[in-house]
Amino acid sequence: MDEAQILERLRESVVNLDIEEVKKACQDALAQGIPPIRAITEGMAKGMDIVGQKYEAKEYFLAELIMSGEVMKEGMKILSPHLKDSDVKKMAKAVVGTVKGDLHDIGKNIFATLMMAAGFEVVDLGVNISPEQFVEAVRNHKPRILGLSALLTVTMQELENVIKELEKANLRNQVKVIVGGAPLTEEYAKKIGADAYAPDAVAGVNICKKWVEGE
Ligand code: B12
Repeated sequence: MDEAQILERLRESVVNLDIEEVKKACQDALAQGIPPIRAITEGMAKGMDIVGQKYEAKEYFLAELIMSGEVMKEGMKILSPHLKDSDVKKMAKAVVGTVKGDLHDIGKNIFATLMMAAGFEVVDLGVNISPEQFVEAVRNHKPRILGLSALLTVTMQELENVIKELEKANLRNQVKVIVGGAPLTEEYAKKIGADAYAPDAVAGVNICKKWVEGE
């Protein structure tokens, strides 16, 4: 089975909400030497896009959304360990989390995993994190980077609230803020005063690497 077929199986297994098949396809991807990052971004994540379209078209409902999240997580369990490169030295610390009111964590988890694979020390706060909790974490962990994720148009506003709260606490200039999540845009990130926006986790990690390498 060639790479294109395995990537197709990865996409299909997510769309079909098939946990057993996603596990098999992930194992096959590794056995075939497909880079795990490709299996994630070109395979499973593309399947999640299709699930989102089906949800919008009312072909899928909340139960399917939940299930697709579980399927992707099972696949990530198999692929994530292979992303890590134990030889890379720890570059810098990053705190990541999904903003208040938002429970989506798959994209944030991918970003966190890839950051670790790139050598960053990552503190993952989880989901539904308030501005106060982010500020507390920046104060305690003193990260160079703060990665914020928001997947809902109604929670985008929370990104700005986090930045405002950092300013109030006099911590804004101590940390670079990068934001990501499907509804965001470069313009929005600029408007709220973030240091960067990344359309996907790989681009995000590259920006972070440049930041610490350039210092
Ligand atoms: C799975 C899913 C869920 C699961 C989440 C499970 C989980 N553990 O995360 C569950 C069932 C919980 C869920 C719930 C809801 N969801 Co939902 N969900 C999705 C779905 C299908 C996939 C999201 C996903 O994981 N994508 C795959 C990942 C890999 O992509 P990603 O998150 O965008 O991340 C990538 C980039 O954005 C970026 N990135 C993300 N974060 C960050 C952070 C940084 C720092 C960086 C650099 C990059 C980065 O990198 C990632 C990889 O490259 C999307 C549809 C879609 N295609 O986005 C809807 C979607 C996001 N959900 C939606 C909705 C409406 C809801 C609900 C309100 C439904 C309801 N009626 O209750 C609830 C809200 C719950 C809440 N309070 O958060 C809408 C949002 C519409 C909008 N514009 O606001 C969407 C777009 C579906 C749709 N088309 O209508 N959902």
